[in-house]
Amino acid sequence: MKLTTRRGLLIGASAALAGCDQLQRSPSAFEFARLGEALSKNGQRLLLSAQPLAREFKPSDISADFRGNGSTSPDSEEYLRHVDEGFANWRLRIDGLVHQAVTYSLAELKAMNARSQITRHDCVEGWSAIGQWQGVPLKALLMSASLLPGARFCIFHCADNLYGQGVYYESIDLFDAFHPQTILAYGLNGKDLPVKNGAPLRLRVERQLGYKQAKYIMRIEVASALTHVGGGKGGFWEDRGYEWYAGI
Ligand SMILES: Nc1nc2c(c(=O)[nH]1)N[C@H]1C(S)=C(S)[C@@H](COP(=O)(O)O)O[C@H]1N2
Ligand SMILES: [Mo]
Repeated sequence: MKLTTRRGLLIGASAALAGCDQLQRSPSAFEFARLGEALSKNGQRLLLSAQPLAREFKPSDISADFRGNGSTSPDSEEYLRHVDEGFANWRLRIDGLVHQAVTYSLAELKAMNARSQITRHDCVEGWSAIGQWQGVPLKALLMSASLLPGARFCIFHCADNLYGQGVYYESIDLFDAFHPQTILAYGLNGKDLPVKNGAPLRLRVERQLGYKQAKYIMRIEVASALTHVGGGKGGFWEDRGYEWYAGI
């Protein structure tokens, strides 16, 4: 009797779930979108408290040399001009599904509250390096632009054309974008980010593999989907078969 009741309940529950499938999908997207609106501090804490931190290391663990991989010296006229000018006229632009597109100079980013973290970078090619990154939490920048309903992803548009095959780009969802260790780094091991490692600004999304860590960021587009950029899979390497979610 008990069993029948339980079975009945289970069937009822799964039927309800199936029926709710569509509905269930939209609230989660909606929930993320609301973050940019005035979601209470407590609400954010609740969401973020479920997010485990990537391991952080000691200064003595820092690798002697953090190698450069993939593009190490973008050769577009525009990028080379920025290098010549010490990135004084470079601007980060955040646009797309935001109330207000915003731009930041490197000096403005450096003046914001910074976060520093010593983490290990793992590349699928089989090497790792530990470095100390300094930068601005992506969350703070997204809040400054204020997200519109429908926002689900951040797409990072980079300055380099990798192997002449296409402009490098990457994307993460808002769950990772609001993670406390997700920063836009302008510093590596206490110095300005070197060109080989992505100057002037690169993403650190610490719970994912190396190819997600977009270097040479020029623009962050907030979007509801990934299909309109590049090959539509959310990143340069994703378009060539890599997983979009590259969790470690
Ligand atoms: N813009 C851009 N970002 C990029 C790449 C690239 O070629 N271009 N390579 C990715 C890969 S595969 C890795 S492992 C890391 C390498 O970062 P590093 O050069 O600081 O070692 O950057 C990632 N981000
Ligand atoms: Mo990589």
